[in-house]
Amino acid sequence: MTQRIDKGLIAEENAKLEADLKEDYQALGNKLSREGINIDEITAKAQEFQIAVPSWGTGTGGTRFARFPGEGEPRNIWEKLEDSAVINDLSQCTERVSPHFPWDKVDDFSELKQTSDNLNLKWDSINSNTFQDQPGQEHSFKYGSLSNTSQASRDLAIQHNLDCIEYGKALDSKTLTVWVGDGSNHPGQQHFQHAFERYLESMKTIYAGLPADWELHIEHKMFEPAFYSTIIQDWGSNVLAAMELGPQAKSLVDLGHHAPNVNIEMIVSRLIQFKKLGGFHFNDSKYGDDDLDSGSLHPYQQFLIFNELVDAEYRQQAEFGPNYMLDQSHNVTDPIESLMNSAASVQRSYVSALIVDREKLTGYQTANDALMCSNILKKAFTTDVSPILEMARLQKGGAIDPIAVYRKSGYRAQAGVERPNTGGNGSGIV
Ligand code: LRH
Ligand code: MN
Repeated sequence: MTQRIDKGLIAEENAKLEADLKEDYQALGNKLSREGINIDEITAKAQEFQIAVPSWGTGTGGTRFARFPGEGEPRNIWEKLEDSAVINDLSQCTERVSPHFPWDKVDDFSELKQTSDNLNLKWDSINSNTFQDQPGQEHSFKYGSLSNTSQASRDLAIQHNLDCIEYGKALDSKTLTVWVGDGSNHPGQQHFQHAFERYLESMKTIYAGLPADWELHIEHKMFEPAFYSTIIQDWGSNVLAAMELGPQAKSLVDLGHHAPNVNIEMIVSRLIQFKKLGGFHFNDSKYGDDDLDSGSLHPYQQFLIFNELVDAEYRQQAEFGPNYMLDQSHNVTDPIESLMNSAASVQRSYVSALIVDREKLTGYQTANDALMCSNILKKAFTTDVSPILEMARLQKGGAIDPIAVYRKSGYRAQAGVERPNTGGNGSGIV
């Protein structure tokens, strides 16, 4: 059992930064109060913000070419939970972990639930996996899972998703996320409508297995592993499926699953308007589904997405309560550092969107004063809200500077001792 980050070390390191933080917080507070904004109210909202960590993101990721394992990698869900607890101890906004099955499968789910309780962690959305065949699997997913022409493969995929719901019940989760790689590589290989009909038929059986208080999140993706067509290729196919299935089915937006330059914030606005926004997989990308650290390339886009989300809160949009989660692959950084950085980046986008002067914006929109509309958003985006994020962490018992405390703790080196590298470079995202 790798040691949690010592609370004494967090306090010691915070003490070195607290005076400067208080000065900066005061200065920002003065600036915001001139605009009629109470900084403490914003900090309180920042403290409520939560974003889930993907269990598979705590290990070093790779590509189809290679994966270069890092020091002290978590080898199973127990060690992934330990690392997730460290991330939450320092960032104080990642108390939920999203598992992936069968990667995180255990024999005793009550023991897993007990362990997460001891680590003050909760379980977020359950991710099923019908994009890989398991050893000895009778009916392959090579030509698809929920949309496969083979009823036997479809039944296997359906049963796996129903099993995932059972695992989720044992962990007190309330959501099943279904992403499938089903699609084709050659024009003509698949009958688009028949394939979609088979997918919907399968999903209806899974939907019928949902407890009344659960949601089913459908994740679209432009391509990969299929390179000509994908069964749920874009938000259009996604929302059509969610509407066809029923009120508990909603659409999940993984930022990296869109072509470059797609206006994702407008897709978010549409899904909000039609009460079909289930949640997000935050990450960043330049070309394909790169799964890079959130906000590392397009922080303004991430802010604009939160501008839509905060606007919905501001308008008290009915049936609005999307789930936030990271979905990243850390090939060259320490996954714990990247996940803490990314959680703070998404929290920053939320806080920046909270200080947008929405009344003024509405006025300029009505007056078609395009320049001032853009300036209102830019002003919020360019205001450095770091003191609010740091104060929110400090007041919740986290670290003002999570990376500095983590590095000082020597946690990774200790994990390296306790979790000898099993070698096996291999390839693949996890
Ligand atoms: C697909 C995806 C999906 C997960 C997988 C690990 O690209 O984004 O959300 O199941 O990554
Ligand atoms: Mn995803």
